[in-house]
Amino acid sequence: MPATGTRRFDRRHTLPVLSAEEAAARIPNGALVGFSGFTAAGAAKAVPRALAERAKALHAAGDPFRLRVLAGASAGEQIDQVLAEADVIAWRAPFQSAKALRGRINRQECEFVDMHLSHLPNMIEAGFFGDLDVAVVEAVDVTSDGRVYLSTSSGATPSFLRHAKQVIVEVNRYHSKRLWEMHDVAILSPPPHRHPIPINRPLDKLGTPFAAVDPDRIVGVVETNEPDGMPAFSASDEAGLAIGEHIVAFLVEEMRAGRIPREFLPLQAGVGNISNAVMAGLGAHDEVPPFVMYTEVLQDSQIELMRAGKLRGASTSALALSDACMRRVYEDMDFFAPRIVLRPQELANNPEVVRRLGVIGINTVLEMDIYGMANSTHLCGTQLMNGIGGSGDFTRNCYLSILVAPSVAKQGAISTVVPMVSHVDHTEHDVQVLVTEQGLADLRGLGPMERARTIIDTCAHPSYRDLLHGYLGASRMGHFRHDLSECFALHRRLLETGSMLPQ
Ligand code: 0RQ
Repeated sequence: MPATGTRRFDRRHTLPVLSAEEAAARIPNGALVGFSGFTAAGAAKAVPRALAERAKALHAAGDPFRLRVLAGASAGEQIDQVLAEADVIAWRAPFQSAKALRGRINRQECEFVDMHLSHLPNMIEAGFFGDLDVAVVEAVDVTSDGRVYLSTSSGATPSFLRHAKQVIVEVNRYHSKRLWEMHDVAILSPPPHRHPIPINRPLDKLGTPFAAVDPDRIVGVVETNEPDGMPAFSASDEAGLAIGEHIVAFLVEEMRAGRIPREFLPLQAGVGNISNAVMAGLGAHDEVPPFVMYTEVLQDSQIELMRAGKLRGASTSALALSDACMRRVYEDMDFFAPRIVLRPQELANNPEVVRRLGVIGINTVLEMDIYGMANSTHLCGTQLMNGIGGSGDFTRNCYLSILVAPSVAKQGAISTVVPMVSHVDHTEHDVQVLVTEQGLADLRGLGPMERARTIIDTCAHPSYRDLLHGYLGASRMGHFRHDLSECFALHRRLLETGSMLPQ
């Protein structure tokens, strides 16, 4: 175990240096803990791992040890996977994407609160979750007067630092110290003392390059030196590439028709290979001018576009980059630092700003229904996948909200176009465009019956079109047509036989 020492920060003050094990020992059973991290980017690393070991020893001795856990969104492997495997997480918000944690949530061994990511900082500021006992945050540096220079994400960390009763800072030497040049930390005043947010262009800054903490609450600093270890996203498959092509063709047509201005509009793209395909397609298109992004996570493909001059700049809450890509950014901070703004998630995903800037949002869903409602989160209405994340923040407020999915899952056994979604995350009022590899349904200005026919004919897989039209034709007449005894027949058949197709 590393020895305890004292690290001098300036001539007047010292902050105690702790080993990860010593820091973990300060966190009591039952505590509400806010970990830095927005995906694996900027996630606390050494202390959560030490917490898992501590929990295993306590559990083996018959002692309880469970925590209520917050992070900006999903967090690193060491938080959602390793802590879940060690049965540390009793309660989690606002998002997750780890197999072990998902399993525990779906077995009701852990409570999960699925939230819009932009809501989290305000809820901490307002005290909606009760006292925040501990914050464990990664930084590139911390000063004795309480300036915390964050690493590769902002997320909800500034609010964790402001409200936690005890703060543990992991100072990670791996990251570039110049990350402060990208950060813009601001916490909104509580209502009714709010003013319009002065972000009129995606890269406008309004805050400070560091998060503030009361230095008396810092119980210790833990030294680390490791990359975020972001898993690389797989290359786009055929369906992803086809979806990307439909979207690029649509956006170019919108530009030609004057519904997207010649200078283009800021883009938001969810995580994953479909958004990579869209980005690559837009980057390669001659008619699309260099554009900007107002998004919540930045991925490798966007860094490549920035290097190529096609992406002029990006506002984000996290640099969700592979380690190799992150190194390339660190090696050329003169180029990248002025082009990237890292914001707390309340601002990165802020409805006021998204609406003002006219963002075009592209997000992936699990299923969509024939009227345009969409489910991002729960398989067959019960099994949590990840969470709504930032998709609702953007979908509701975008200039153009585009939701995408392959038309079928599990080799055709599941249609992602269904009569009624089994869980509603996005309503038909918020969704303008639906896209599968089969085609793109532009729903603007369409009433329910026109929407249903357009979605079935353009988005559904051919093997499900007759079933869906049959459902529509046989359903009860009204503004919408539905048959409440048959609307989940495809889901029921899937649960009973393993396929939505008739045997
Ligand atoms: O199963 O892994 O066993 O093969 O679900 O599906 O197609 O690999 O999709 O990885 O892009 O994730 C919606 C989950 C899509 C994600 C979701 C099965 C399918 C596969 C995964 P296998 P894919 P992706 C920014 C924005 C919400 C949060 C969000 C998500 C597995 O995009 O979490 O948008 N979105 N955040 O076979 C049964 C269906 C299915 C299905 C797919 N209808 N029924 N199984 N699958 N559709 C990010 C942040 O917020 C930080």
